[in-house]
Amino acid sequence: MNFSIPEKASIVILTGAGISAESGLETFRGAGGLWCGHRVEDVATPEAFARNPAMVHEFYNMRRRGLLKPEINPNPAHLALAELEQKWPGEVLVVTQNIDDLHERAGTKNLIHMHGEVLKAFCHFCRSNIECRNDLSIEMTCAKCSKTGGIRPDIVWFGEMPYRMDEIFDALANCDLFLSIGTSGNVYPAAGFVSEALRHDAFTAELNLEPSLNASIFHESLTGPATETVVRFVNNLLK
Ligand code: BJW
Repeated sequence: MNFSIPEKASIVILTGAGISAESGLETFRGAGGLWCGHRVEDVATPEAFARNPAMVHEFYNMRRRGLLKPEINPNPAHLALAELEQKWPGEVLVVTQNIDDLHERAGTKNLIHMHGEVLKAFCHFCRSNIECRNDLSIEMTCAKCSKTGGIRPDIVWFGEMPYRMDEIFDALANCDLFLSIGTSGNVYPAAGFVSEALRHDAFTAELNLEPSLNASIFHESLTGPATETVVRFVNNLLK
């Protein structure tokens, strides 16, 4: 790393689907990805849910079932980030675009799920939250308001506001190091975080299997699987 990091540097880490790929969860884009052959607008928009809730429920039911398979576990990259949080003398915040719970299972505590969580749902009518490990359906009735048909997965779809943006922008404005791991840089506002961190003079590094759309604006780019690059990067920081 061509950067001498202050002893108690604040670190913000953005993660995307690539960090969970080696745990066995598919990414979105590219050959064989979750959206290969599907139009994004058919599954990840509020309009799609209004048009065909059963199909959208099935997409997330399938992913929830997949996540809960016993063979799906945090990989060394998730574990390295949890270790970094535990051992680093400064603030470490992980902002994930992922809806899986692999960061939590690895032990990360200071975590924001900006695009929601597949193991949660809420009622569209009364906004009450529900933990869910089983399939959702349009026939479900909300235990709080007793209305039927309003339960939806707690996912941020296109056109909706991602969660906890104020906290994220505050952290970006105050960080010394910004890391972006396993995300293609296609989706905003997350794809703009690097520019925000740069605007506040942070050092920025991308760790990805292949360079993302934004790769050229990072100070440093490490290419390779997350289980190698993240572990190496964290070990260097903790040295
Ligand atoms: C590995 C690896 C390995 C593989 N190791 N790496 C025009 C301009 C600008 C913006 C817009 C625009 N028109 C519309 C917008 C806004 C829109 C948007 O960005 N659209 C773009 C498509 C243009 N954004 C929104 O609507 C968002 N809301 C919003 O903007 O509100 C207004 C607002 C503005 C400003 C501030 C605040 C608010 C909401 C976006 C919601 C995204 N939701 C989804 C689906 C739901 C979750 C789910 O189903 O899981 O979230 S979309 C999907 O993409 C998912 C992901 O979180 C997200 C990002 O994908 P990610 O993680 O980057 O995955 P991939 O597959 O793209 O890439 C994988 C990467 O991993 C690749 O780079 C590989 O190389 C790498 N990789 N294996 C390391 N082993």
